[in-house]
Amino acid sequence: MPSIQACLFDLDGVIVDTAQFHYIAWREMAQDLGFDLTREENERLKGISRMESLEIVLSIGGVELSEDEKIHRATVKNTRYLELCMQMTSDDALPGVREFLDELKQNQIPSGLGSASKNAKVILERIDMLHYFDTIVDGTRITKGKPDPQVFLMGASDLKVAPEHCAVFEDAVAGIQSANAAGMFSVGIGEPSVLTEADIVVPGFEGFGLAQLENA
Ligand code: B16
Ligand code: MG
Repeated sequence: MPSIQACLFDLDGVIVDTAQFHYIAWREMAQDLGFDLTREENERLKGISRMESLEIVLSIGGVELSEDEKIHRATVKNTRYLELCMQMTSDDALPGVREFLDELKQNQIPSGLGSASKNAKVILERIDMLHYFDTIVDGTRITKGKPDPQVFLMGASDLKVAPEHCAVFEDAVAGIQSANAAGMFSVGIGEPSVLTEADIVVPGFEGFGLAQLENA
């Protein structure tokens, strides 16, 4: 593996677990439209943009809506999602991630966020972690969602580091594909049986540090 000069992080599922709030909010919308959304079905929404997620949920229920109604439903879902996110505190960062970001800072390795979410900055502020990131590439900046490499290539460009010297930390299959397409070293956070395309997979950041990354 080439030496790592920058690290890029997905948000949901890597820094903080907001998938549970996305699930509650999408499920409430589904139930309001007369069908249910299972946890397994919710897995398909990870790393996917809000409007693409809406299309998937509607297709699960076999529901068709006008464009205006779709925008309305997505807005209501997002308001509910943010209301749920406001319950979070700085204790809600996933275990070990703050320590790893501290280690990167101590070693002058810049960090960037690469998220599909349009709420990324609000959520990072909420858990008091915005200051860790030298650049934020989020759903307000990208025009192509994961698995397109755009989100991570923009991050690398902002940090002025060549893609082959970047490591990406991702929990979603689409995100790992995005990192691989960008020519970066992909670290899956989760299950090896799910993240089969990742260069390495770890269960989380507890006990993980630069030494493990360099020796991978
Ligand atoms: P928003 P990530 C993604 O975040 C979530 O995994 C995905 O479920 C969500 O639909 C997407 O953000 C858009 O989020 O509605 O807040 O703009 O994993 O790319 O950090
Ligand atoms: Mg994610």
